[in-house]
Amino acid sequence: MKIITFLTLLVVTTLCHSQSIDIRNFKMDENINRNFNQGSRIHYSFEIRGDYTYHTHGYNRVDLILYEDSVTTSNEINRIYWNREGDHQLIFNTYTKKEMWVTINDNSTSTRPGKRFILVAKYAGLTTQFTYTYSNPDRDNDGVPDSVDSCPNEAGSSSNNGCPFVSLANVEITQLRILRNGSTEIFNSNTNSTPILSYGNSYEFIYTVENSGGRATNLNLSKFFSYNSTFDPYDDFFIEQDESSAIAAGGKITLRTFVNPGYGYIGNASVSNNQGCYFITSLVYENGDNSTSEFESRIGFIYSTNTSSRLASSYRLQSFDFSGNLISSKEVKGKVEEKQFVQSLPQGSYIIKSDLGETYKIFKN
Ligand SMILES: [Ca+2]
Ligand SMILES: [Ca+2]
Repeated sequence: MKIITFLTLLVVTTLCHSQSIDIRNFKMDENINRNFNQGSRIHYSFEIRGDYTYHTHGYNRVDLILYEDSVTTSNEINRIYWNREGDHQLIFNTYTKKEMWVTINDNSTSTRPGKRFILVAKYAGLTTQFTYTYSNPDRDNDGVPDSVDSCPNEAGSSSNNGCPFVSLANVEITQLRILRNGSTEIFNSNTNSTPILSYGNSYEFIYTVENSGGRATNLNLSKFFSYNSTFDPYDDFFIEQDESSAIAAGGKITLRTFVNPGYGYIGNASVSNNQGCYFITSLVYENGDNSTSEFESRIGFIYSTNTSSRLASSYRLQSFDFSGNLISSKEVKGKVEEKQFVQSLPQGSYIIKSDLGETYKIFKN
């Protein structure tokens, strides 16, 4: 009984061998970086095992077809029918190395780094294929193979042929001006005063953004209101966001935003009279090598519910008589100086105009 079982296994095992194409270690036996023209020989090898005899299986050949790059008709290099010379007793009890060659059909090829060759083997209605790829090292480990890396010893970006970007973007806000009601400048980062932003006025923030480095992309300028000078995008109050797709190397752009303080609030943040607060501007941009950088600026300001507190900056007053003749003119800062200006006028009736848009009449006895 044991002997019968053993024999059955043996038969099955033998049949299995006959039904597979047992090849391994397919390899192109040509040096790297060789060029081949039509008619030249190209060598390859593999190891084979199994029973491929005609009188056992009824098939009289093993087809070996060599392709480059991929298995399509136009990529076929050549094929052989093994063994046409009459060796129809193809029995390999162990893996046996076979060295073969074919002539290049009608297309030239090469064994450059990364080049693929595919051997398709067919026998007894079965088809299987084996791939050999010439090594293509990546010495600097940047994901760009040496064969296409313009800087093979220096890590870089694939979008720059494996070379590092020599000039990263360097973007910053070089100036910020704040205009009140479209005309009066109440803040300029060149002079760094503390502006007062008061209820009932409109403030225009004008950012000059300069790039002293290489090309930057995807600029994103976000404005936050904060009760303290420490930027925290989760706790601070978002005001507005500007986006700009790119800024050229050495270029500059201007971005504007408007802030209209309400009575006791700015944006969605509650704020009380005379409270010191901050505007924090966060500028995020891409360097051009897909790395992201950030620039921050912050300015302190005072919020006021008193619309007249906007007079903290200087403005021009003019006095006219009731016929419209200009009597006097003076640059003043605040209500105290304005009162002094009015008191200095001689007896009479006047129309007072400020360049903030205020107009009123006074009578001096
Ligand atoms: Ca590389
Ligand atoms: Ca590189």
